[in-house]
Amino acid sequence: MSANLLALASDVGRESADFVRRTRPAGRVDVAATKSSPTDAVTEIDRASEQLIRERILDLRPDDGFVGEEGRDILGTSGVEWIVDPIDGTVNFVYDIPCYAVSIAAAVDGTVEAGFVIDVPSREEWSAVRGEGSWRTDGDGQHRLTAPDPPVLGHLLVGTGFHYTREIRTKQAEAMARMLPQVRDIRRTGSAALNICDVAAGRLDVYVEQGLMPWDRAAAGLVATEAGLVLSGLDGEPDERLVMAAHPAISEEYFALVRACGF
Ligand code: LIP
Repeated sequence: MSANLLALASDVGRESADFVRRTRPAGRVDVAATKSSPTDAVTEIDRASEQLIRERILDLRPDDGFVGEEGRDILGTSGVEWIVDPIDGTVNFVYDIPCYAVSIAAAVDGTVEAGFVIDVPSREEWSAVRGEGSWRTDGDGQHRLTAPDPPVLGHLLVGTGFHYTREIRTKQAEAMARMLPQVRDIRRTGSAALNICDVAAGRLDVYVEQGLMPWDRAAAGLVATEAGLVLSGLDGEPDERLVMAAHPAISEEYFALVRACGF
């Protein structure tokens, strides 16, 4: 069943990415509205992408639930729930910074069983099925993901992001100022889904961010854990309060550093 869910997520994710790529006008995209703060943007293309995904999936699986960043939640009766970010990295999309993705996850009875993330500009794909592994797919084909051994703490390249609300951003900046001298460097590229997938591929060593919603992290989180990484919240499972990702060889030490820095 999980393989079928991934196949559907992949087909619809590719179609949505093609739609977003095709309809993006040149230059900066108009912001249609803001949400949690004046800088938390949404565009008409975000909304249209989610509508396309919702229609395609529920036409084929009408009894499923659907939770998307931009629209109303739908309670299903099948036990399968789709968790969707129609454009993760919306600010990058608005500014034409080529780092944004479509993210689609399928949960069965509350556990994510399949996940698909597609980098819209590059067409690079990230996919996972629980218990069967995760893969990166590019023009050279499909590549099984096994997160590489991490460097020592002081050589970690840390992926992160900052919240849309000023109060949380201030706290995050203070915590990052404490962490930065203790690691190699940070990268803040603006898409949580792609950043968490980057850790699975070894393009980042670790990740930390506060304020992620389920649609930001559901698919990429499975890609990461199926590549052998550890995902954690501040105390327990990853949640809106905090998401951390690291290789098991460094996770305890790194998670302690995150907590000590006051994230
Ligand atoms: C974004 C995340 C990013 C975070 C942004 C925003 P969106 O998701 O992918 O990591 O730093 O604040 O939450 O809003 O573009 O779907």
